[in-house]
Amino acid sequence: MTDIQQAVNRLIPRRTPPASRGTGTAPANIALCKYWGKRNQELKLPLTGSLSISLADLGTTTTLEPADTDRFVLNGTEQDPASTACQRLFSFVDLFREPGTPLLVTSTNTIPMAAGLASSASGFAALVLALNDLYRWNLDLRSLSILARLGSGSAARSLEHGFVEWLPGEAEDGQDSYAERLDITWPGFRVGILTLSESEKPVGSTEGMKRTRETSRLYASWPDEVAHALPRIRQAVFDQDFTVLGATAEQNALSMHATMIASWPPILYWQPETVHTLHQVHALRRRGVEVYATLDAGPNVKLLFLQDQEEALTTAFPGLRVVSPFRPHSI
Ligand code: 2P0
Repeated sequence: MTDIQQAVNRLIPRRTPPASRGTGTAPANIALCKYWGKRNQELKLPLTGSLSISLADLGTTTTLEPADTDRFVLNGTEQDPASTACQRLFSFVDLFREPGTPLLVTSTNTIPMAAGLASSASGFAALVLALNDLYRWNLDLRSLSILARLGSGSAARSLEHGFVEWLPGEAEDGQDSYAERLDITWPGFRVGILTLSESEKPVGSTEGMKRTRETSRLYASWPDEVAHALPRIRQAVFDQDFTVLGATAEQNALSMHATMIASWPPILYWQPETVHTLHQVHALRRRGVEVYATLDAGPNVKLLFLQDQEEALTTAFPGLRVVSPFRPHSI
């Protein structure tokens, strides 16, 4: 039996028959201290911890229903069964079901896909919640986070709203590698999403992490960077110290990109618009607008700021999509 199947069986020892329908909904998240690199590929166990903010109404809702054949309908469009998305989805679902029990999976993403925001985090978190509902497992959030992690690492952080920390764990089977919410609300906290470039990602995250670990000598310093940044960001969240949080998050994102750029072949996710936006952010800061940037595995920039700068930023960046993580949300 594979390690991943064993990890699943530890939490779900018995297969149960499906209900007539199961549904789940989960927010996307943006890491303030990034996850980049695994200690175990198959179980998606990270080398370091990470800390994120969930994006309220931006996320995924998934419904599962027994069907005659496996089908995946995303935002109203039937997906090709041979596509990577379908294969990845149903090989994950296979870990949980009796053979020969096809499912119709219907998902709606409210994430602006063109913004290059990862949909795998909210996608796998919503899927695990829908499976929990369909098979009536009644699992706690910790177990659900472990299962979501097996689909996509960052999905471990998408089970809850607000600030969420993923504990890397030490166990070989990953039972101590899960995320939990930090008990704090910060109503004035804002995340701004800029769509800069719709160009295709040259390297996916899974491959990008592997290549960085294997070929970038700068990667040796990454655990030190996280050991510095993660406790600082966590403390800044509890202190509501936006200056420390923003500066540490921006430096952490740029440090991650530095390790990627020093890989071979190089992983350079930035486009000219990315660099231009970073310069704009720095110019705004020099003019007293407190805003920080963070970037993931793609060319787009996300902004971190507080409510009192919202007007200045929507003026500076027309088309900025502003997310209020602590406003009441529907998902
Ligand atoms: C993060 N990213 O912390 C980092 C920052 C991208 C850059 O987690 O291989 O899709 O499925 O575990 O979760 C994207 O990686 O990768 C990611 P897998 P995943 O948000």
